Amino acid sequence: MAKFDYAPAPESRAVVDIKPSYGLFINGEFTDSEGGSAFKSISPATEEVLAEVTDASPADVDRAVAAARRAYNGVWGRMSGADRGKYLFRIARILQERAREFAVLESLDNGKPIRESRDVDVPLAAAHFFYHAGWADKLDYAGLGTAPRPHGVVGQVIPWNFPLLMLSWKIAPALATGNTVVIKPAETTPLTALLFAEVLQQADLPPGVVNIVTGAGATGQAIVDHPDVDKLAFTGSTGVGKMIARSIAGTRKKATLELGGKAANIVFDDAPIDQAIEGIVNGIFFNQGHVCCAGSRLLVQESIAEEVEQRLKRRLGTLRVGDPLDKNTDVGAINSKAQLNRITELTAAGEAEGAERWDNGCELPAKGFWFRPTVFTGVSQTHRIAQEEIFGPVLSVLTFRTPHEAVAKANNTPYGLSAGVWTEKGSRILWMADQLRAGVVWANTFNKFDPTSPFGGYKESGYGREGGRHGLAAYVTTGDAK
Ligand code: TAP
Repeated sequence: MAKFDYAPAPESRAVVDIKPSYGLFINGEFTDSEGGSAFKSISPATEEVLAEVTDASPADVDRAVAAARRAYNGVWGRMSGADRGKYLFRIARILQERAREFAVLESLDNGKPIRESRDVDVPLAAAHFFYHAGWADKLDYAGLGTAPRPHGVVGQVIPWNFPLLMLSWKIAPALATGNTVVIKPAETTPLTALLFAEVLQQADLPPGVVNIVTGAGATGQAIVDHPDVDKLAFTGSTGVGKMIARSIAGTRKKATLELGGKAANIVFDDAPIDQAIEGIVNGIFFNQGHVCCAGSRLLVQESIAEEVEQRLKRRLGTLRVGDPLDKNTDVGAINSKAQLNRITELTAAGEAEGAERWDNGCELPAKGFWFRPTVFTGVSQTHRIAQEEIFGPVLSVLTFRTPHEAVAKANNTPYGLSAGVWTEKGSRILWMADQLRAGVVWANTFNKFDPTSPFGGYKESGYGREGGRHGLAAYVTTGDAK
């Protein structure tokens, strides 16, 4: 199909000042590592080195936890909710003021299209701080139990798919409830967290309230294992989540785990097809499919399956894959070589197991990590591409005949994070929402996020909720509990 030619419309990267190297943000200032090493953060779109970043040692994590403890005992744990709220408001406002810087840096470091970092990640990150600023002085009235109190020092480990947004999901509720924080961004996307450290300085947040330690899995493990961490909040893979659960078993540490997903996006024959096609595209090709709640399994009613597949392929032919900083780009770079290898391996398995592979045939840049938007039809439930999280721009299409069959297939997964239902019948939406074992069920839409709305999983998608009142509950202990 003929495509319109768009002139390049690149966002300027001059708006952001990337330093050649970064230390660790501990006790309100950047410091050198004690015994740690360094690694490079690269742009996945060009493989260009963006900056050198510190790989924090256990001694560094120990310093960060000690700083968080001092800040908790000395200032933050005693501060009134109204005063804490003022800091959160300030952070939210500064994030808004520096939104372009954050959007450009996120797209450079992560590979996601600037349209998404500019219109989704950064505004939602600010919204989380605004929302939680409002709760800080109202916790006694939030229905969390008698006299809610903070846990103390919270250790947080986040993934690379929404670096700034996941940081905000973690830090905003922790601070609103009076906890102090030691957070580790993902190894491949540390730069917006380090820029966020500047925001904390600008907001005059007391030293030690938030500490940012960069590094790989071992640094995350050092946070998990640290004896003076009271609570852990982790977002990442189910495999690492299980390891964390095992590490803290038998300790006093509380934990929330936000893990993987394999969501069903279910399209009935009475659905508004044009909107459903957009919802399917948004569901799996948003953020290159690096989304835990991505609609990676399309369940389409048999009577309309052929039509939906045809229209979907036509639509995918118009997606622009390429430069993340170009405002016309729909699908950016795959975040890392390792992730590209995993997607390549799983899609090869899909073909080997007999599913029919199709991609949009677009040209890919010569350098960097890229994967064409891909659809598998003729997928059966036992195929690996129907069971395992691919975490890339790959859709597996299955069919069903009846609502009961749709529910059975949708729930036939170890995960349970999200689902989508497309139908014109309100009663069917309610029935489906009741039957689906998923933390979030979207109706006639997909991938909509809001800080007021709790997000989290069933089964191997983890436990605990983030966002809304439910998210606050994970960061407090009540007078009833000891
Ligand atoms: P992971 O490999 O699990 O990494 C997540 C974070 O944990 C990273 O910061 C990672 O460090 C760190 N980590 C690795 N090993 C660790 C250990 N032994 N102890 C403590 N921390 C450790 O996942 P990922 O590949 O970054 O992210 C993709 C996965 O996250 C997908 O499965 C996706 O579904 C899930 N995810 C879930 C959600 C929600 S809300 N449920 C949201 C986003 C992503 P390194 O960066 O150095 O590896």
